[in-house]
Amino acid sequence: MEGFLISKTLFTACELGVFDLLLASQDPLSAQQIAQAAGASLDGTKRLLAACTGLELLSAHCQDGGQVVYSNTEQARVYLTRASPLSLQPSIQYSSRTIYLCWHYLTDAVREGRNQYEKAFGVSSKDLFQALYRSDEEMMKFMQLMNSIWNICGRDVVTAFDLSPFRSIYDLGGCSGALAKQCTSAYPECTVTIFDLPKVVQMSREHFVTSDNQRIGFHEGDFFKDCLPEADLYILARILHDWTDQCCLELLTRVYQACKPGGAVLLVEALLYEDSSGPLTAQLYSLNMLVQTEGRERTASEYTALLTAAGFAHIHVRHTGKIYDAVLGRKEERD
Ligand code: SAM
Ligand code: ASE
Repeated sequence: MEGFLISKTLFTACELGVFDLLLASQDPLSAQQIAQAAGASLDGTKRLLAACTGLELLSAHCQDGGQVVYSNTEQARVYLTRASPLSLQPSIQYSSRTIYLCWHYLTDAVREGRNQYEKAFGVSSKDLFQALYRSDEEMMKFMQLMNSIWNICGRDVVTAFDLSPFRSIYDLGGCSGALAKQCTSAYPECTVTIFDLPKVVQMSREHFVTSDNQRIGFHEGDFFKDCLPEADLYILARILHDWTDQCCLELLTRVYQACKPGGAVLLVEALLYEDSSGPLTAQLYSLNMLVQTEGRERTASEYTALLTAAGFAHIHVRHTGKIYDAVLGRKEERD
């Protein structure tokens, strides 16, 4: 009932820069020092810091003079400070500024069975990614969101199967390139091309992928319309969950046609159990796909059915035990 009170406490502490302030300071800080540095009221800051302490994001110590001072807990330092390599700040920002606003209309989304951009943001575009990328700033925030999770569980999804036989890899909808980097680091022989919409590729080049990674390239295009280049392996990470079954089948059929014989497709998604009884994260993400996209989270057999309908065979599923799982389908040598 009150889960959102916790989310909003976390969002606000991040937005006011509480965890970053405490990281930058050598010593624990008082509520007064934090309020002043954050430009916030003392009373409001005291209550926020108390709630963060209850959530074990901060620890409070009482000094000799009786003054209370605060410091980051270990989990706050690792996940909630901007500078940390495992920072979830971009995801938190996107949750706070976009997802939270969409979820205000969850009841309407369930009634109508469609996303709520028009009500939430006044966006009338029928094109999903035109709505998601309604401004350059929004596109950048989305890319940072996409980027941040792969620092935490990207290695698990690229090593769920042995991908070393695949030398030329296309990451379709590869976005910021976070998963491409995980591939080149796990497989020293492969090259990965990030295929994405032109504006996304430009942003990715400029802000995410440094030019010293010689094994990562870019390809601007629309995977529903433009010719897909030949490759050994296509990665579709969090792509199919954006789209209807019909669009998924259209895309997978295009991938199958482009794929080298003996090549494969790797789906990376949060898999639902066969009876949809869990995991809770995938169930909630599926509701989020309803308010934000045209898709849904699916079970392993739903993905298997889509892959089979597109022509792929020898389909294998690997659960990573983290949020995202992997499904691999092959194109037979002779077809
Ligand atoms: N694969 C990345 C990941 O898992 O972090 C990003 C997934 S994001 C949900 C979907 C990606 O597909 C975005 O980068 C988006 O720009 C891209 N995309 C959407 N429509 C596309 C299209 N028609 N052609 C190419 N890329 C597209
Ligand atoms: C998409 C993925 C996400 C489209 C919109 C999205 C995510 C958030 N918004 O393909 C990442 C997963 N997190 C949730 C809450 O669904």
